[in-house]
Amino acid sequence: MTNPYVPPTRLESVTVILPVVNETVSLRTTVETIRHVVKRELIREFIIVTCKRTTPEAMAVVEQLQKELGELVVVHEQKMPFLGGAMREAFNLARGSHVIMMASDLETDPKDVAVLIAEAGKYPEAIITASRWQGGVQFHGYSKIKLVCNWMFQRLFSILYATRLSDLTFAYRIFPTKLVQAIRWEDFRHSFLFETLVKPLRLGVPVKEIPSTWRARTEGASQNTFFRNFEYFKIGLRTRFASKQTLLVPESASNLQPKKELDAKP
Ligand SMILES: Nc1nc2c(ncn2[C@@H]2O[C@H](COP(=O)(O)OP(=O)(O)O)[C@@H](O)[C@H]2O)c(=O)[nH]1
Ligand SMILES: [Mg+2]
Repeated sequence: MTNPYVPPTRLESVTVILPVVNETVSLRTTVETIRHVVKRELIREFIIVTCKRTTPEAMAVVEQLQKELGELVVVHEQKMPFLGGAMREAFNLARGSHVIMMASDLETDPKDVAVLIAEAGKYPEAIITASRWQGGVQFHGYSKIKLVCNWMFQRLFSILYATRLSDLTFAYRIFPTKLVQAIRWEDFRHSFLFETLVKPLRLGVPVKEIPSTWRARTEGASQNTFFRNFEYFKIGLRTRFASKQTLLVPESASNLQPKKELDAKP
């Protein structure tokens, strides 16, 4: 227990993680929008995570962005597999006091990065997460059947975790960097995105929601498949009943503050 987790007392700068497979214009728009809405000195870096499947067209945009923005862009080719592997490696490379997890396909509206940062400035010890269910149904281009399944899943797990949060699976959030480096992660597939909320909830980390609109991508295709959604149940249930110490890497003692009432009102 030599390296206890100490929650940050202020937001100093943010690392934005952008995993990329087949995004070109969407990736560029994401980076440019964030640079437009966030003060330069607040952005520690963009970590663009590529993999063997990243297309040559996407790679060309990544290299161009690196040329234009210099040290602001860190390009990392992942060694661990899938989207979870990409995020986990980026978590360990992040140098900002806070880290933003999002996509580069414009399904995570880059304008809202400014809102995430402003809220994290007010609650630096908390996770601020985007919700597609707050302030009405904020899904565009999502099938009705998926919408119903999504709603039922959210309700089930909000009861299990006794939380008023309305969206536990939208992978658009800001975390204290030290927190994501202290947690012992398990999943590699898309269910990792859900793991990044349930483990902190189980550890009593405060979580606050902001509303955000989800729009189906117009470029490239998703890497997820419908049947992979069952993996979400596994990590959600296992974590709910796990002992807290097993959720942390061994050297990170649980020095987590008691949960504050930051959950969004329904
Ligand atoms: N580096 C990397 N990026 C990935 C991987 N899988 C997905 N992504 C990216 O992560 C983001 C979200 O993934 P996506 O496939 O759109 O998932 P969905 O929105 O949940 O259907 C997109 O920008 C993808 O290009 C992966 O294995 N490695
Ligand atoms: Mg997507």
